[in-house]
Formats: sequence, C-alpha cells, structure tokens
Amino acid sequence: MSVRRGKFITLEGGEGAGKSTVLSAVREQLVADGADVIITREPGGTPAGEAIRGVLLDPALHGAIAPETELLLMFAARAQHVRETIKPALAAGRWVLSDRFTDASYAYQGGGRAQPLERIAELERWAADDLQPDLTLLLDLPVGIGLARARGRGPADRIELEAQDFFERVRAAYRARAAAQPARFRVIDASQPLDAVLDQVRNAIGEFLQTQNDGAGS
Ligand code: Z5A
Repeated sequence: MSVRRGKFITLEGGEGAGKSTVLSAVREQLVADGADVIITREPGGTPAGEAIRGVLLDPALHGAIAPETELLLMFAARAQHVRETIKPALAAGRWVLSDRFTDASYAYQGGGRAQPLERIAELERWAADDLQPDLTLLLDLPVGIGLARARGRGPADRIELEAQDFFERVRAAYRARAAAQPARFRVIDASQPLDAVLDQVRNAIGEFLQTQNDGAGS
C-alpha cells in the first residue's frame, strides 16, 4: 500500500514575530488531528545546515559577508535540508513544520539585501528542488514592535544588527508575497497579545485541516 505524502507547513515573519512561541501550539493541533509531525528550522535542520547557520548568524561577521555569499549560504543549507530532512519525511507520510523556508530568502535577501528575484527563483528551482510549502503562516507585525520584543530577549545575531529600514523592506517583501499567493499564505496579525495570535493561528490550521480532510473523503 502506498504511503500518503505528508504536508509541508512553514512559519514566516520578521524579528520577534513570535514564530518560536506559536510553533508548539501548531504542532499540538496537528498531532491532535492524527498527524505525525517533525519540527525543523532554517537556516539549519541538518548537521551541515546548523553549521552554516552558525556562520550566517555570527555577530562577529557583521559587515564581513557579501549579500551574494549570504544568499548562497542560505540556499546551501536549504539544499541539504530539502534532501536530507524534508523530502524523506514527507515521502514517509510525516508532516513537516518548518520555522522559515524559501519565502525568507525572498524577504531578507530579495527585499532586505536587494538581491535580484530571478536569481532567487533560479536557486529555488535547482537548489531547493522547487519544493513549495502546502501552507505558510505569515506572522506580520510592525517592525518597531517586533524589534522591541526581539531585543528584550538577548544579544543580537548578525542579521538582527541591521537597521530598521532593512526590516521594513523585509516586511514589505513578505506582505507582497502573501498578497500574490493568497491560496498558500495565511496572514496572522502578530501584534496582538499572544492569546489572540494563537486563536488566529488555530483557526488557520483548523481551516487547512478541514480542506485536507474534505479532500481525503472525496
Ligand atoms: N534568514 C534569512 O535571512 N534568509 C533565509 O532564507 C532564512 C533566514 C531561512 C534566523 O532566523 C535569521 O535568518 C533571521 C532571518 C534569517 N533573521 N534574523 N535575525 P530565526 O527565525 O531563527 O531567528 P529570528 O527571526 O531572529 O527569530 P526570532 O527573533 O526568534 O523570532 P520569533 O521566533 O518569531 O519570536 P519569538 O522568539 O517567539 O518571540 C520573541 C519574543 O517576543 C519572546 O520574548 C516572546 O515571548 C515574545 N512574544 C512572542 N509573541 C508575543 C506576543 N504576541 N505578544 C507579546 N510578546 C510576544
């Protein structure tokens, strides 16, 4: 009997959006619905990817990594992640919940660092094997609120050291992608108190599960 492919769900957002906080709530909801779930993240998700993450986020390298290098390192980690972690899990029928994926490259390297979108799209095709999430939750909030939350949390990493206008471009790029692909994205107002954010997230996941369960029955 063939195994039904699992689903691939990603969480995206700017600094301090609350992705880590909502991740476990999403996992609980999926498990309660009977899914076998793995949680992973980008950059990272494999031993090689985590090593690359260490380079990418090292604050000592602030100003010492060219935008092209940054983009290629993000996709180097992603190429490994897709092949070693995500695709095998989906093929085994597991659901994959990832804290960030390729949308982050369009937002941070495309929007933030002005890397050409056609280069990112080309990398997406071959390095990421054109893998697309089935559902993406975009936790959206004003940059000032997110930065205040993130800075209350500890020392900044290399990317968190960027100026506010960088994060404004990141947010604009995320919102533009969500507007262009409404069937895949659900935009969550992450400026709300945590309980209200979790309510929105649970509704979005509930609707997605409903469409999956309806599809399975037809
Ligand atoms: N990056 C990239 O440039 N290109 C790429 O392709 C990829 C990534 C994949 C690492 O990502 C960095 O890599 C990231 C993008 C870049 N940029 N930076 N820096 P990451 O996701 O691992 O790191 P992050 O974006 O810095 O995540 P984060 O700051 O940890 O954000 P978060 O997970 O969304 O937030 P949180 O830790 O859940 O919450 C932050 C704080 O706010 C915490 O104290 C919470 O208790 C609090 N919080 C959360 N929600 C609320 C609400 N609703 N109200 C009040 N307080 C709240």
